[in-house]
Amino acid sequence: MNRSDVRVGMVGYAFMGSAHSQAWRTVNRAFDLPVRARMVAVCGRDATAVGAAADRLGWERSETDWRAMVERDDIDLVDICVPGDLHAEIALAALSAGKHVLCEKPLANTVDEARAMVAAADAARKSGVRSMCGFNYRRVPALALMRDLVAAGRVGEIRHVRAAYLQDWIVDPQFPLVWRLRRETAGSGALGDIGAHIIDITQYVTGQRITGVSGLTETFVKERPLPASSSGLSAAASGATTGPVTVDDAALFLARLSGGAIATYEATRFATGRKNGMRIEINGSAGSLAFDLERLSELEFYDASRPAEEQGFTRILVTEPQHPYMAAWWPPGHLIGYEHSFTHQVRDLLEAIATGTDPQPSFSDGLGVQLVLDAVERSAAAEGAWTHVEKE
Ligand code: SOE
Repeated sequence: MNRSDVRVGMVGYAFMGSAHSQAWRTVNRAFDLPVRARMVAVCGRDATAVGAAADRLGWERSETDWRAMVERDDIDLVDICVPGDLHAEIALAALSAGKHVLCEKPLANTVDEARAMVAAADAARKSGVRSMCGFNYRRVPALALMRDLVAAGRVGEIRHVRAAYLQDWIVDPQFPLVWRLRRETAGSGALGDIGAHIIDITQYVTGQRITGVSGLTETFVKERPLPASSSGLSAAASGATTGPVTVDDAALFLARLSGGAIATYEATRFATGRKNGMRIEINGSAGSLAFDLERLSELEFYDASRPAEEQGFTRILVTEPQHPYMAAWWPPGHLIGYEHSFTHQVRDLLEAIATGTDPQPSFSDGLGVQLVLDAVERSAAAEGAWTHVEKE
């Protein structure tokens, strides 16, 4: 079958770059698509390191200048896998060069940047350029199933959303001051890094928007050792060996949703013992649904219409071919993993490009998350005052 290639150039090759590379390598082997992803170039500042990454991750070549790469005629799609402080600049350049864009979450480090990215994506769409924000958990089959069951009315009117994203990778005060712990590179801390996921998943699963919040944030460890490669840090220039943490370690907030539900959120990197515990529970008038990323092939479902003697949460094992994405993988009972959500993500992006449709989540969805993040930070700065989420 004569399939056209979508020639991909990826900027960044750390954790997300590795996960995205796995997705680009596997998507056309797992799914029958009208287009084929070609892993043309991976871009990074260090020529030796990015050259080794190209070999390890399966890219045809490596580059060190993202501005040159996004202009190349042999690149159709730019995949942005770098810290948030570069998202807007790279996306704006790629969109104006007529390239499709996949941008890691959160969309940007500020609302203003996110708004500029939405405007550029809207302009580029007129010439068929597609853009997507990489909230990959929407493509975990159990969460896609959760959305389908909510949309089918199986839990009735939603009353509560209860979501948490629990990690513990920086509990040790000796963990160095990496880019995720500095506002100038990350924009915010746990709130924007992992809180963004539970905000997006809420809005995706329920179809409702968060309209107002009351929040608080905390930074438990305020000073950390500078990392080995800290030449760019002003603290290093002064000969210091430690630097200030300028983002939140944890964020808690209450929220109201547009459909009348109320919600509680927790995003923390200090939940000692919890490695990647993203959980969401929806309570409705006719039932409940609950998901835990550490058991990502399972969905708990409470159907209040069951006879009293049969009441209780059932555990749906999300491995049937009827379940979202699962027909592409293994027989029932054979589990998939975290990385498959990234393959599903690029599958849907490639299909949107091939069919001339807009992939979800859009940059506008990414702006929607950014506005909630901004409202939580404004609320936290005002002693938890109730804060309305700005309109897009
Ligand atoms: C944070 O450690 C992190 O890598 C997030 O940035 C990712 O979005 C999440 O999927 C896993 O944890």
